[in-house]
Amino acid sequence: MTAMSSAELVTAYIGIGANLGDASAQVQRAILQLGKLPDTSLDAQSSLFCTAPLDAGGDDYINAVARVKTCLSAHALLQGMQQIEQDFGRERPYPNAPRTLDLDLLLYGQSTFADAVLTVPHPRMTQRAFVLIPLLQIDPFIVIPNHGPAHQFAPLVVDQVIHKI
Ligand code: PH2
Ligand code: MG
Ligand code: MG
Repeated sequence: MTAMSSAELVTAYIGIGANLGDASAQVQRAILQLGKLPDTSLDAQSSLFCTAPLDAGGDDYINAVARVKTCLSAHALLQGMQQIEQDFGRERPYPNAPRTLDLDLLLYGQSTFADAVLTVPHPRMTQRAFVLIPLLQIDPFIVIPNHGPAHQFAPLVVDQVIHKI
């Protein structure tokens, strides 16, 4: 990240998933690419987790969560994330199809908003072990705007298969 005003720095959290191709390698490489987006630096990353597909078919997923510091707007960050997905050969033949890379903006500072292309916080993040568990690994006390402490949702997802690799 080049020099910039710290007053504009926002902490954002990004969920990463893949279940097509060399999923572990793609997730790890994608995390590094996030840190190379303009005016963005990689701040923390969770372990990689192997997770059973939720509301989806195909192979098990590899999931992780990254924390970045960015001066990009939420929409500019999303565009950068979508470019990385394209660079990894992402195709969308049908909803929740197996994918080489999925990058979801989970949290953008304390922002709460929804428009045609983006809803923040991510609307399903409190229901998904593959998001909550990696998120809590890097920030155990994180509070999700409009929802409260993330850890209170962990008991609700204990039936979802997830293990650290
Ligand atoms: N992503 C989905 C749907 N289901 N299941 C797992 N385990 N991991 C994911 O990343 C995932 C999913 C839609 O984006
Ligand atoms: Mg997703
Ligand atoms: Mg997505």
